[in-house]
Amino acid sequence: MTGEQGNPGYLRGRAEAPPRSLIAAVRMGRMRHYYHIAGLLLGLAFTAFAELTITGLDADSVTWTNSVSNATCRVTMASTVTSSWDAITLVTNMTTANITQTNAAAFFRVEWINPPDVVRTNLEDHVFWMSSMPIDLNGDGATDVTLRHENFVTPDGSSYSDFIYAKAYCVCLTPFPTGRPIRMDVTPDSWVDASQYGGKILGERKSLLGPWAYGPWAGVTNANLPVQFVSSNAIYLGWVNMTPSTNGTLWDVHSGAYRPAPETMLNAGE
Ligand SMILES: [Ca+2]
Repeated sequence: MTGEQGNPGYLRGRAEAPPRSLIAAVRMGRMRHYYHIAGLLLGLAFTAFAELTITGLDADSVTWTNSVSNATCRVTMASTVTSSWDAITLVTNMTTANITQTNAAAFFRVEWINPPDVVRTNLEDHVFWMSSMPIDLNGDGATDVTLRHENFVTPDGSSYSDFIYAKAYCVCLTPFPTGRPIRMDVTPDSWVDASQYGGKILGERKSLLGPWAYGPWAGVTNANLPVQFVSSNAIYLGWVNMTPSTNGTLWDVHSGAYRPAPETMLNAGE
């Protein structure tokens, strides 16, 4: 439920049963300590209505509980409860947010909102011979994932290898089937730092046009590479759907996606 932006929004949110969003307002200003306590009392009063409670407020941050791991929370601020509420930040899987330091009295509220829809990018491209393929999942002009081919042949020709690397802030090297959730916690697998040098090896083959028989993507026909990338100091989750090819195109890249809310899950390939 996201329609509680009107006046006085927090009362409307409270009146609905059962509310998907809890709105709690607290006041800060010169008597910060007093209002902090008031915020706690307000939060406690609202506990029966939802599982989100403001538990702290100081000059720099507001803190709340969040019993739903994939909830997206939005913090809004207003000078009075009857004025318009302005979004000042958007967070998820977090229970605190930085707020603008101000000496003026202000009300803050935290609400649950539905996470924004996944944004997909149709790629339908290939990693070319000894080349890099930059992928911009969020369309901001900055590369979020780079796939790259390298070929190594010993001088005497006795050893041949093609490698496909993935470079990103983090990747999960386990190929994810379509539909498997990608979260900040991908147990029993794990995220690895793929930001250094060329990134991490996904696949290797030991003959031209041979099967990609080595590396974490060995034997995969089609799967999704889970990725994390950083934008505006926040981590976003996404995936790239790929096929290790044996038909002369090296490595086929079909599509990618990300969820435009920090640290918020999405399903691989969907
Ligand atoms: Ca980008």
